[in-house]
Amino acid sequence: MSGPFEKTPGWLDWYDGPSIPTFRMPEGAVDAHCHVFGPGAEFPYAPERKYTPCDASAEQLFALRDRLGFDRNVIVQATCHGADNTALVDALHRSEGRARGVATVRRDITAEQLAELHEAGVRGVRFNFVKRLVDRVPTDALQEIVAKIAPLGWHVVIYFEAEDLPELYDFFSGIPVPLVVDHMGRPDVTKDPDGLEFGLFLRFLRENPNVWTKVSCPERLSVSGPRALPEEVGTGEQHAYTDVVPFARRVVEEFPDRVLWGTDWPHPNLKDHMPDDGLLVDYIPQIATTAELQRKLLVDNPHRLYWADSDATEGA
Ligand code: 0GY
Repeated sequence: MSGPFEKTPGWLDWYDGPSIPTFRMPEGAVDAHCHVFGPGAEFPYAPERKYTPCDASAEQLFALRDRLGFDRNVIVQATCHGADNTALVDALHRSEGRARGVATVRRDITAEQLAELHEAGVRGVRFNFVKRLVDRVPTDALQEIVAKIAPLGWHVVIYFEAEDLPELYDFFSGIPVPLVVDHMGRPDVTKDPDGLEFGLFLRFLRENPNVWTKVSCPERLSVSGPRALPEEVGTGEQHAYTDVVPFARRVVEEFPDRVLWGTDWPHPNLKDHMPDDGLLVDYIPQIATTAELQRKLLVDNPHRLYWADSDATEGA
């Protein structure tokens, strides 16, 4: 399923045929965190990758978008493609303006190459600090990249684990462009949402008004998993990923104008289950409990960050 590439042993493939969500998506909703993988025969995986996924093409992503009721996508460069953004750019072109991108670039990227990415629909770069996914890039290289992308009005997406925030806090706080944190900085949801670890993340958001976060990936963070808790069975109140809810809901309610949500399709590196994306969408009203919060999370915020230029032109 990955062209000439052999998948990482134990790889879980994305789930074809997800359920239709019961949650009615507001018009213009954006899946603000998803990926394309290859197809490997056309867009080879990077030699330095830490995993080899199953293929997941742009057409398959757009079919999912339509099935779930999203209007647009933000496609994030996955580490298995390294800093070769060709598959991402191809997907952006195929989307006909309905997708924006977040790329991975190296410090020697030129202004011309950045302009080409911008033209294709890229609006940010991703800095990854998750050790199992990438080798650490020195901070001076990252600062050089920030200086190059700032004039384009781009932002930086950062992916790190909660235990690494103390060490990275000052570096992140010094980045002078909008920052978007993936998956709430990966909290350990067996800990107290009012405890020190998540408290540091909330402080990071409070002290830095340029910081946004994706309240995505309950399936990655959850320990209770996709099934109802024993006490919910038979009550008609069965919810998935319940243990992540207090964390995500807290963030949505305190920072309603700086949150984004995405499916994370095709869900790389999951170990115990592959989520039904329809069920994932049905998780949204647990964390954004009013129509206004849902509209901000799914429509207003991603449009402001990714389509402000074109929406302004269309409205003119
Ligand atoms: C995610 C999470 C993961 C992988 C990547 O770029 C990637 O390879 O982001 C992960 O393994 O936690 O956001 O898709």
